[in-house]
Amino acid sequence: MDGVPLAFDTMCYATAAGHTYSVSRLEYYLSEIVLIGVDGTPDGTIHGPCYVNAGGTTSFDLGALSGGAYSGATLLLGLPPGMNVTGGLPNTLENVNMAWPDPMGGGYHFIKFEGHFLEDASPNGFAIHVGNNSYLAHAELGQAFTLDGASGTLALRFNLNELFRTPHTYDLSSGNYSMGNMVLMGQLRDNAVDAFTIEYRPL
Ligand SMILES: [Cu+2]
Repeated sequence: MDGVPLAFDTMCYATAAGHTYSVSRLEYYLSEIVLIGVDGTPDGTIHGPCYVNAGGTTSFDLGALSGGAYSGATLLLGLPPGMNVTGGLPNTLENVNMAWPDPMGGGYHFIKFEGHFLEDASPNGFAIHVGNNSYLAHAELGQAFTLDGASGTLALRFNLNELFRTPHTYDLSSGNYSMGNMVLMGQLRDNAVDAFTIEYRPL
């Protein structure tokens, strides 16, 4: 949250449109994490998918990555089309709970981000749910980093406030329920492009 670790259920965050909000749930998939070499060429892909629950699962073993200098990374917030079909992921509880209804196209939710926001001083619920291949966000992470070939942590930070700004100023008053709304899901897809940063932390 603009550099501060997320705390659940505290009405202390602000959207670019001026709403104060809290977070009660954050689940999403990351996939196709591509590390970009210094000459700009893709230099290794972590296919995933990585299921993230901000209230629980936030770490993954990425296996061995090539040491060297990188200029950044790209990733998908969600699932590539080949996986985003009903039954396309293993039948774990997490995946089943992320299912996107067949009548709405099937596959999986890319993200569930829920909480409350203040509207005229009274709290209202919001549920930001995004799915469908058309609304898959291709995030660009422009931070250079160097892998030293030893063990360490590749930290991917998701700034939730970015979902509410640039290029679209997302208005929770009209956008408190995004699921199936093409305009809202399109805004969230576009806003997510710059929502992630990457950093390498040696052990
Ligand atoms: Cu939903």
